[in-house]
Amino acid sequence: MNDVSLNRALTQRYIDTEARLGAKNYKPLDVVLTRGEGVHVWDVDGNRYLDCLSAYSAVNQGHCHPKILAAMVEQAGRLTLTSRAFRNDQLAPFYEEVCALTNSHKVLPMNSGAEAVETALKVARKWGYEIKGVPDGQAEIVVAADNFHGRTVAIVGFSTDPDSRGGFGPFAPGFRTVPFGDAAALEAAIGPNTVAFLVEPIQGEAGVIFPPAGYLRRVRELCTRHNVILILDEIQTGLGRTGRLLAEEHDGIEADLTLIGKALSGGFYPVSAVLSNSEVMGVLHPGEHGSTFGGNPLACAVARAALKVLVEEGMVENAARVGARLQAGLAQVATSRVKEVRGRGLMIAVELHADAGGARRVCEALQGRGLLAKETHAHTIRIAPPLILTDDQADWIVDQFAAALP
Ligand code: IF1
Repeated sequence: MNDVSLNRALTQRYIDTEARLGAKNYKPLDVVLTRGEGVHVWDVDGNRYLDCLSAYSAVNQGHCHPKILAAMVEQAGRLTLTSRAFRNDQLAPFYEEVCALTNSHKVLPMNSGAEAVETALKVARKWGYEIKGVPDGQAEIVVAADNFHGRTVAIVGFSTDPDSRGGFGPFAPGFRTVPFGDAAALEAAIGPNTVAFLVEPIQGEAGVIFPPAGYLRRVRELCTRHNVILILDEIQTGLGRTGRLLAEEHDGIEADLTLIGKALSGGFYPVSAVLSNSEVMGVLHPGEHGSTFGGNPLACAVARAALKVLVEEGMVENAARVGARLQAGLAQVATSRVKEVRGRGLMIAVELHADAGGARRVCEALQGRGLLAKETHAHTIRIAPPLILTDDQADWIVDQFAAALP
């Protein structure tokens, strides 16, 4: 165990400067990181931590993976950005590789996750008007309560979280909310003008919330029966996090539009994509959608390497195996103050009882023991280490929780 000792002076200087000059839209733990390698990160005082957040699942491949780094450096010295006004020699191979890996027909590259979500919403609406025959301006998209899909005005407009949406209106119309995990509610919400249902396979920000067994299968059936596009937001659940390449595989379904981001670059660079399993993407024509950086050669080279190491180094299988071990270990050390340990692969949550003193306190205690984790809402600790976690490291995490849990 490595006890963390902070030279408060240096750390405090960074924190003070941030407080003085930065917008206060975050409340991070008081740790200032300067280096990362594999599952570990180091703070400015030289303390080492095991990263159990992985930048919200963007560094599934581990920090500064050497092969992704090499691809990035090589490409950065050759060609970084062309815009889509010209073609680049990384885009086609990226398309080939991501489509083969995910069994997709078409791909549209963007940068952030929120942009991928926005892209899917635009595609679904256009498909609704041009193919489904929805009257102009009437398209409806159904979303799940307690969703998290990003921070744009359209997206926060259909959030049910007061912090995310409060004060940011007026919002885009055309969205309807149904409870997550309730297929009957979805069916009731679908009308003649419904073009899409947007949902996370497992709700991340909501606290790693699983729908009832069979839910996604029912959702798939309903969407097919009513000619509604199923958009799965796999920005957090995708690319190995749950022990499968895509979380939809656990349910044996395929979405019409699948959104990936975060780990698509292994944390080097914002890269996201909309993957299509049907001809919906065909509604987009030149000039109707795009992005300066989307599909740029640096992003494509990084994403190609990030996908390659994920597969070649067995990270998806490792997430399933070590994730099961970690979950079992955590369940074993859970005290009476722990309400539930739940997870799939390495997407895990430890939920405390409401009177257990809060998740933030546990995260601070874990920080003192060399483990970085983040609370989600008041009572849940999210555990999502890089997918290269070893058995020994999983057992070490369990030991730290055993010591830190109230
Ligand atoms: C923040 C949470 C995670 C996402 C899903 C789209 C996006 C995200 C399922 C948008 C982003 C982030 C963003 C980050 C916090 C974070 C998060 F706690 F809010 F829920 F990961 F768990 N779909 N999730 O989870 O992707 O535009 O950010 O690239 O502070 O906003 P983005």
